[in-house]
Amino acid sequence: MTTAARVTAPRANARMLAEVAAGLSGPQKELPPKYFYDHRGSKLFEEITRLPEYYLTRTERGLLERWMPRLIPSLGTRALVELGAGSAEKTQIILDAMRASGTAELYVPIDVSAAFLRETADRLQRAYPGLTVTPAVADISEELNVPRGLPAPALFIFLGSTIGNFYPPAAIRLLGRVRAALRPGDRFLLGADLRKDPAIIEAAYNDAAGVTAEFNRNMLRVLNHELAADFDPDAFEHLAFYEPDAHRIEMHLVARAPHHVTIPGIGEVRFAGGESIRTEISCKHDLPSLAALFTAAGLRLETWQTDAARRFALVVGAPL
Ligand code: AVJ
Repeated sequence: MTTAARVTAPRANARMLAEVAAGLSGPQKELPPKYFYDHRGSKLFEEITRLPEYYLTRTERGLLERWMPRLIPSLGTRALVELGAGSAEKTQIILDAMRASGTAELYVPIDVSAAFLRETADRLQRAYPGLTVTPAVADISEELNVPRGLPAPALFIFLGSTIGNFYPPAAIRLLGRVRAALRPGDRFLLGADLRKDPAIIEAAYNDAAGVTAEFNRNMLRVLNHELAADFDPDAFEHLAFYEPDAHRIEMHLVARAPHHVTIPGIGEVRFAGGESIRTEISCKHDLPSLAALFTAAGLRLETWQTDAARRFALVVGAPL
């Protein structure tokens, strides 16, 4: 370890520092999963989506391919607003359906990572020359930052089962922000991973190639870079397990040995051997749990589709 003082973090972020300080001060240390996704983390997640064990992405893609060519013309979607757009690979299935029905006017990808968002927006702008692409940088756990005056009707989408990363009260607040942005005639499309044999879920978050473990540890690299912390990612082991009572998988980083980490602006953070940081929850759903989330947020669950094995669901909501 170096003894040279690092005075300030590059691009030090007051909100991140406050969240990290709060998350590491309790008996169960916990960090928000949005901090996986710097450029490297986004690339690692893309790699996860291609793993044989990670059934979520390819199942959702299959559902979109089957359903969007019928759903989009029936809705007449002219504007598509995507929460947590990331690389927007599956979005093209929806944009293709909008183009085929002659209604593709505006695409608004919303993401916390400005760099990745720029890449995505530029790529889609080239692929769909007649479409206006207006990216919005926002932390969707706090705000949506949707432009005013969207062409109507608009379809808001939140894919990939990312809703599962939010504790139920936060999930309801997020869906409530979507509800507040919906006008009569607008719709909301949610992708949600379903409850199933825990062995299938646990395999998806413990891949044999170790990509998920690297993705998990990437959060510590993000903290090192953003806050000038001195985490040693290799001092932590990847752990993912299903909690049947809460219907969720949890990811943790477990300290291999007692040690401490220094974060400028926070101080020394101590770890006992075997002590963990919870880095993600991924809640799994069924139709009643999804309907309850929607109702609590002022949404009506209008229709839903699942794959034959009932692993994953696409759900359409309308304002109540
Ligand atoms: C994109 C957030 C839905 O929870 O399954 C993948 C992230 N975590 N492997 C998920 C993730 C571990 C993923 N989400």
